[in-house]
Amino acid sequence: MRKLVSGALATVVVMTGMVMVTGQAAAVGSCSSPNMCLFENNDFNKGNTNHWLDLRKTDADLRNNYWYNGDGSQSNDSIDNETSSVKNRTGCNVMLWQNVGNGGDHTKSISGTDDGFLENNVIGDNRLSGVEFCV
Ligand SMILES: [Ca+2]
Ligand SMILES: [Ca+2]
Ligand SMILES: [Ca+2]
Ligand SMILES: [Ca+2]
Repeated sequence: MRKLVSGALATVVVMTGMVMVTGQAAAVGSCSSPNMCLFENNDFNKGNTNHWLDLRKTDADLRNNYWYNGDGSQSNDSIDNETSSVKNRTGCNVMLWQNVGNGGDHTKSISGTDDGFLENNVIGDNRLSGVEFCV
């Protein structure tokens, strides 16, 4: 009986996974360890252009970083001053900086947290130009 139940549960999990993969929102808001995940739009791009970028180390100049599209291809759209939401799966706290060179206004993203709306943080909306890992 126990085995039957767990088998049925496994089937449900697999089917749910398939539904998520086939749904157009599959990549929206996804973020895996150990990445710092940046999104061009509020609410992790939900209902909007799916421009995202995963970072794994400090980068004090985001002008030469470009958004990835929902299909995994790279766009020619620089992420500088465009980030509107973030997810932190780095295992560290990450400082979000207003200016290139990691200066100006800043907000600390706590390890393991999501923020779908940076406009109400000190860093603000569309101002992120540098990230500093493990502060
Ligand atoms: Ca860079
Ligand atoms: Ca934005
Ligand atoms: Ca916020
Ligand atoms: Ca900036």
